Amino acid sequence: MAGSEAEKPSTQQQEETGLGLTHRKAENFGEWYSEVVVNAELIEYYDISGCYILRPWSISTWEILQTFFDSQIKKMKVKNCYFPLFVNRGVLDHVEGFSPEVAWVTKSGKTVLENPIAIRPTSETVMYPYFSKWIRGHRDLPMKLNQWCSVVRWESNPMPFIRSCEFLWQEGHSAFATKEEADAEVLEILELYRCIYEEYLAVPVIKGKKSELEKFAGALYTTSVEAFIPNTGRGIQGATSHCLGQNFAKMFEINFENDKGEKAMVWQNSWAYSTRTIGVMVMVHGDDKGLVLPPKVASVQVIVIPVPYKGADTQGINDACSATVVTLCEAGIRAELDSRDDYLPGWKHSHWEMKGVPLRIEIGLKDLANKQVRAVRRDNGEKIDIANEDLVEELKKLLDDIQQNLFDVAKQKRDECVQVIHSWDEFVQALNQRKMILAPWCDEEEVEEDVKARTEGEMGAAKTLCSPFDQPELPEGTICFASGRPATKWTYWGRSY
Ligand code: 86X
Repeated sequence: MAGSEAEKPSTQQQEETGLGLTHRKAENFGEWYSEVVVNAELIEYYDISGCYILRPWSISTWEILQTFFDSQIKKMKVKNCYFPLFVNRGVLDHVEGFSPEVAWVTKSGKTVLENPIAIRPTSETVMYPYFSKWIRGHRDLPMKLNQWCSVVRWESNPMPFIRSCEFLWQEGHSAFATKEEADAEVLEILELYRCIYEEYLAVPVIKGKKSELEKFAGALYTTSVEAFIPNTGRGIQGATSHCLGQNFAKMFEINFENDKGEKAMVWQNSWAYSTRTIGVMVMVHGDDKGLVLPPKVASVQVIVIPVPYKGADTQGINDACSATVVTLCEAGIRAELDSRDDYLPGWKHSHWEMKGVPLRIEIGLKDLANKQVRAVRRDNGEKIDIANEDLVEELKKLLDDIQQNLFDVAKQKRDECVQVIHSWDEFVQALNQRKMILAPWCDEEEVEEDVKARTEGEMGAAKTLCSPFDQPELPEGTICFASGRPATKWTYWGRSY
């Protein structure tokens, strides 16, 4: 009977269909990740190492995040723009230390270019000469620009979404008359990044300030949202919002006449998030059946699958499925019908599980007779029969519940990985247990360099992730875990991506 197809054990299904994963998340995380991003149809590998094709399934999630963020920054009076992909060498010299990552165009056809041209790894040096030209007086401020584009950084150790040689991002660049305005914007943007991770991707993050060693060298200070991947015990920077102070204003002569008629320098910020967001989501929520999409970023929230029986009322079942999809779409739920008759229901179940669709609706003979549908949750496998008359209301509740449950489970797992330590011995032990370490620190650059040197190994060194804005109490007399000098703050440490 075709209807029993779904009950077969997953290993058998895997052999029969070739759909399943051959690696388990808990056993071989790296292989599991590579397999999920391809089998879920998020990416396809390309014949240039480190470059990946982003397929509709990942772009649709990117677009949902883009729509949210773009509308929010427009409320902040940020204007979108587009600057060229190419940068002159001279202009790029300002950014030292990154040179191995820069890709160059050296020829047009067979002709060697007189001046090689770089492909932007970030756009400070492309944009800021024009900030200098466009900003004259205080009435030109604030100037807030954003561009949606891709950038290229030649990575030696690439990974889909997490570290690709080309990636999509938004880069915001703003200039203000006062530091106070710049400071406020840094936090306003950081809150939007928290929202992307926590409210959309259901990934818990920590807001905080980067150490002197880990901040963007061109910045006065750098803030970030930091996520954690329990399986590998690594932190990952989710997005950054920098206050650049007047560093670039000095370099690029971005001056203005203030309201007192004096010459002054602007205060600048820059901020970015990228398609790395998608990689973090895959790593946090994915399981041994594949991708798990939070409903808010799923382009298909509900997949409707007919369950036909031989000799039964196939037409009636198909009509009920079509009608269900129409009802759901009209109610604003992103629903699709999988009416393909050349695949068995069991194959479809595995397929949409692999793709991470939050809810599957099955309609079979019994459901038709009882005026109900069967819903199956992707996050916990729970099966719920829902009466047709309650369908929209119940599904909306279910989708909200899945969104919340994914966040709660991820936060619980993340919190279990957080370890508070006070001494070097505790630090080393926690690091070996792949923890995200919260430690009292003296905030001295040399001490972080020393910690890095002392933890260097094949797994990579430990470094600071951020000093959380939300600081636990630091009792008088608390000492730094690494230097023994007085601690000035609590800081998260760990290995990271
Ligand atoms: C740092 C800083 C900053 C605008 C942001 O984080 C937000 C958006 N930019 C980016 N950074 C570099 O400056 C950089 C420069 C070169 Cl030349 C490179 F090859 C790689 C880089 N990576 C990061």
